[in-house]
Amino acid sequence: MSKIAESDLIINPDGSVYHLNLLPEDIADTIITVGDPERVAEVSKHFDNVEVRKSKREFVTHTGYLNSKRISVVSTGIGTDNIDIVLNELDALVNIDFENRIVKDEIKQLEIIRLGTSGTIREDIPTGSILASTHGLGLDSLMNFYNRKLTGDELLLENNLNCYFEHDDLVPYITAANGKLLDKISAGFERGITVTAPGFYAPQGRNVRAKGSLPNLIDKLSKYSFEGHIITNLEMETAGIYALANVFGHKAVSINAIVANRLKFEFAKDPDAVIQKMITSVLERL
Ligand code: R1P
Ligand code: URA
Repeated sequence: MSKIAESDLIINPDGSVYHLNLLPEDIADTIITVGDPERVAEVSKHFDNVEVRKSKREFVTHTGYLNSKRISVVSTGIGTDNIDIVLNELDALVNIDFENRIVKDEIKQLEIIRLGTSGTIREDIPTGSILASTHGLGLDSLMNFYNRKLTGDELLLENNLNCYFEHDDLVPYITAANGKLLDKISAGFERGITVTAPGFYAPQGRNVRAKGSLPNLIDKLSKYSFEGHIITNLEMETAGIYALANVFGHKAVSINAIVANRLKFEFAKDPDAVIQKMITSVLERL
């Protein structure tokens, strides 16, 4: 088995992984990811105890117990460039022998649950809703750099989407949630395909002063329909999490508090209340 180079997997002098600043024993097999570092404590305040609190840059981690289940909450910051770091380093923490720099014989499968915020593009999904992503639709370029294996269903959907967006010069990738985790966590939540954009403004169809090159993006996304699949919302991490979880063989699901309705030009009056509702609803189901 070939050794992983010191420059490929950087381990800090204390034995922790480069960006997350975590030791292998610091993380649980169930990982909640949040974008906002301040949301980590909003999740862990519900734990019976917190045994690990570590941070570096935007990556804050709390690990503790909730009803005898060990759970870690890790903030990712914004965007799929950060997801590349978080998913690779979480996988390394469980599946690489840091001492010998080799892949372990027994590969562990993590359960990854994103608790994020998002804007909907559906008339009938009000702000204040909680939404589970059946798929991530990536408009970013992260997955140009990884070998992926798609299921037949993913391939069909991805080909259809690539045709749909051909004239806009977009080549989206599609990637599915773990079906069992989706069913376990998402009863009663809205469901749909979540667009993961490489930005918040023009890449999500927003116009402030700089005008976007795709003025009809929201309209086009909201009109998409294929074999019962519709696009419901936009944010900036889900597709990267699903795609890399599938590459590594981890299970992932993304749940989002809907804080904006882009078709109605509305923003939630109390976004924190929606986020709290999402956190408590999901923790009850773990
Ligand atoms: C943009 O405001 C950020 O909010 C959403 C987007 O995905 C992006 O990260 O998620 P989080 O609230 O989890 O950060
Ligand atoms: N996060 C996003 O990325 N987009 C929204 O509209 C709301 C939250």
